[in-house]
Amino acid sequence: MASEYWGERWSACEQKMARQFMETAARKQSLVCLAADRRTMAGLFELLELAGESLAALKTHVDLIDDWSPAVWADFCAAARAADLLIFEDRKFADIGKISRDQMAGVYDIRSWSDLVTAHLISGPDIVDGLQAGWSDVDREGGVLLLAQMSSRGNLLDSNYTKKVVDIGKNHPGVFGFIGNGSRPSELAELRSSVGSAKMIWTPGVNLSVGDGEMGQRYGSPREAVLSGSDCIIVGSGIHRAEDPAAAAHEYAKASWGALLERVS
Ligand code: 5BU
Repeated sequence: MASEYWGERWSACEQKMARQFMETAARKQSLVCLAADRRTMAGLFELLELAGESLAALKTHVDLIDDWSPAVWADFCAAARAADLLIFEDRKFADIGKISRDQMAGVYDIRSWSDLVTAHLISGPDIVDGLQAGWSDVDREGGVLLLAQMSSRGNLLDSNYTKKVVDIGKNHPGVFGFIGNGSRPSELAELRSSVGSAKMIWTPGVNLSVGDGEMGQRYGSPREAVLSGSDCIIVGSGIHRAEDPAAAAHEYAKASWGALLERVS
């Protein structure tokens, strides 16, 4: 069933986790990853409860939660799994390989509950091996999303840097895919053409109201992002700050899924 919706992405992208994501997305008819940027555990549980059925994945920032504790976090991750969601910690690792491996442990023990993490490639390719070693240390598997672009204005990830990230990441089995900039569909289309079909591109900087956001954030439309080659729209405030987060999540699901059908048709 997922194969008919995803077209060439399904045939080219054979990684287990990518397939799992594509299947969940097809079941829920949504390409939405919720950026669950609430600062309390109660706020996070509420979001999951309200929006869960319209989501294909869940993105966290574990270090911004004021009342975080390992036990409550374990319950939260269990609830996310019960809602059939991959858990994606947007940690933006950037250190040398062996330190990144250790940073997967520590207080938050990211290796034990994350399926996906983000990393900058600024320190070189060993960071991917370090993160993969982190998951191996607890007998788990995970995937790295490399930041090839960012959505914030004035960022230093220029096209030359993007190309180098893609060249290194595209053939690495530990790389699940790339972060592309949802606020600039033309940049995203260029990224897709250099990545090819075999890796995911996930995109923050997406909102149904296009334009500038807070503190340098920029937004593009979900439909254009998907038509330009994005496989997953990462939406934060568009959902968690909406008056009705459940209705908003449903709107983003509809827009993203409709765009996938349009892209593949
Ligand atoms: P927003 O509320 O939809 O703007 O939230 C965007 C989320 O995506 C937030 O959690 C950021 O940390 C994350 N993000 C981003 O906005 N831009 C980027 O380039 C990357 C991540 Br990478």
